[in-house]
Amino acid sequence: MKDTLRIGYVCFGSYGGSGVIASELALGMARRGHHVHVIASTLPPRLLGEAQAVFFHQVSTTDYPVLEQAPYALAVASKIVEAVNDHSLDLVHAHYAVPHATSAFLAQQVLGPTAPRMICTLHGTDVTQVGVDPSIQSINRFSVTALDGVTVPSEFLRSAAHTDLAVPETVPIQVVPNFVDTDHFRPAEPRERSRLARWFEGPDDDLPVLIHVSNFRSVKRVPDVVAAFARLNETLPARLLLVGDGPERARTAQRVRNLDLARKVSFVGTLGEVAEVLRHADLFLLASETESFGLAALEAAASGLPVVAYRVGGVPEVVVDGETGLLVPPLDPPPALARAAQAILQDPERQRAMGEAARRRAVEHFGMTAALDRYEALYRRCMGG
Ligand code: GMT
Repeated sequence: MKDTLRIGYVCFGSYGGSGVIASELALGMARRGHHVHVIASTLPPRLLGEAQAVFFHQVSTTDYPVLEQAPYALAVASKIVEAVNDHSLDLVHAHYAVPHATSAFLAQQVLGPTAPRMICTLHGTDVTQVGVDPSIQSINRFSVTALDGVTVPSEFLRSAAHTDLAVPETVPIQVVPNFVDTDHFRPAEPRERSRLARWFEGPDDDLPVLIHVSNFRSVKRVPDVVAAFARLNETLPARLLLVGDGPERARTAQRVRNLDLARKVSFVGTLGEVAEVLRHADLFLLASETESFGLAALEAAASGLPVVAYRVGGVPEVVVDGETGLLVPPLDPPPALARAAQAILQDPERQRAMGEAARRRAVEHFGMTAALDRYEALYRRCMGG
């Protein structure tokens, strides 16, 4: 089999975990000498400035008036066909099943016997939420099942793919944990809270800084993050940085105003570079009601931060309760999160030990090289069989 592969990645260009993983994978494979093609509506943020490393195929949809919705899934399928025909791709790796698994399946049918192998990584809500909506579940399951390979980032999502999406047990689903660039996301030496002071009003008073990073969708329950912070702040004065943007931001801001916490909570918006901010914070707070993995929690762990989160989905596969952070039951929301955060922050030795353990685990279990090796082996196995 040839050494250099021609790989096409299909992903969303908007901010989000699946786009981050697809982009890092694309760049990593390009650095290994493979020819990498990215098929998306917009170039994912991580790939901006890396135009020479990958070949970008922009998906554009028509807004013909008869159509009630732009036919995105068909446009992606057409773009895959075009990229395969023009560049003889050996393999297409779609990220997020809805609708990319279906687009890949369709492209494979159009291309016929000479079609390359096509695989899909399921990421989370494409299995647990939108992917099992009755309006699309059967076609989503069919497409995922029909492709040449399926991966998921956690044991939790593998199980959900079989039980919720009803992918037959006979279809092998490989767990390839998400990964993080541990050189990029690394602890600060030394940590300087004052680097975060520009986002807060008032004096630079060295209060502990809790941080949350997400796309502010309802599944992230960002108002719970604020409620937990409010409870914590009653006994242990602290500050909260909210990084990211999305549909729940306005409601979250309202909660902050209602709790009269505007001087303690700062909305940073979407940052091009979150690593430099993460590493100067003290603790990462996550309140998602479900999370197939929790890439943002892994990035925080790699930056040396303990993580406090609900024990849901694949989060326990990322955060080791009592060792790299604390996990609390999801049915006793904000007070339990607050108690866990306080237990860590009031004990500097515990905070330090957990931060170090979090970093160590990120390096040992979620490094890029091992993940790239696993994907490369999967690609070659798929192509060979
Ligand atoms: O934002 C995305 O790109 C997809 C999103 C989702 O809602 O499915 O995130 C999922 O994929 C990430 C990367 O694999 C995981 O780290 C997230 O845990 C997962 N989100 C959920 O399961 C809610």
